[in-house]
Amino acid sequence: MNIKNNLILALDVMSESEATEICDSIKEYIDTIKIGYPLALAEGLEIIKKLKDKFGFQVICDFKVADIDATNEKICDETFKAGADAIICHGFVGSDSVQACLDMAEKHKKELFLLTEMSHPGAKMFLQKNADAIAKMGVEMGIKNYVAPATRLDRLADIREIVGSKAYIISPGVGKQGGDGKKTLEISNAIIVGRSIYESENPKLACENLINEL
Ligand code: NUP
Repeated sequence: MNIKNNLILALDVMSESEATEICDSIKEYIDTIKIGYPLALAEGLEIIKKLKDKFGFQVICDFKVADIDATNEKICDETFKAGADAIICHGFVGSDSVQACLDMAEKHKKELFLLTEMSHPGAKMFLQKNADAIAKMGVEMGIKNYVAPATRLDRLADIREIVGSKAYIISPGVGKQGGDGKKTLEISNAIIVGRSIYESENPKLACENLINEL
């Protein structure tokens, strides 16, 4: 993907009106937004097309798809039909489940991001132990796009080593979760930032300041 300023907005607000207001204020700096369960559950999948049509954004759907293959196929199909340009899936469910997502992404000519290790502290309990293996599985499956944490740069570097320099990594955890945007971008291709933009008094200024620091 080609992402303006290497910055993705995680739009975890709970209404279309809030989403529209924030998008309107940051549209000069951002061309790619990530929509997850909060906004999709609050406003329905139609929110994807509404924001795409209004602002011309690329939309990554953060649905962390993690089911059996047959169900993953349906989830991805619906999400791409709703207009998503990319979807994020979990890897811990194994290659059959991930393959179903990859097949749907290919069918719709859209992108799949494989989530390796998550950014929050709880990821150390179970996911971290298997994150390298998840990344290796992604490489074996020919996956080009990954999600890996901005909060643990050593682990981010390990994952980069596994997936290689040509893979496209996007990293959440900058700002509210403690990650540093500039250091993250030495390893990742783009950062995902939510609360420190949309909870800011002035989201436009928050974007501008962040981009100046990168
Ligand atoms: O490992 C992950 N960590 C994470 O925070 C994988 C994610 N997809 N996210 C998402 O990134 C999270 O759900 C939220 O949408 C965003 C980070 O937001 P914030 O911490 O900048 O507010």
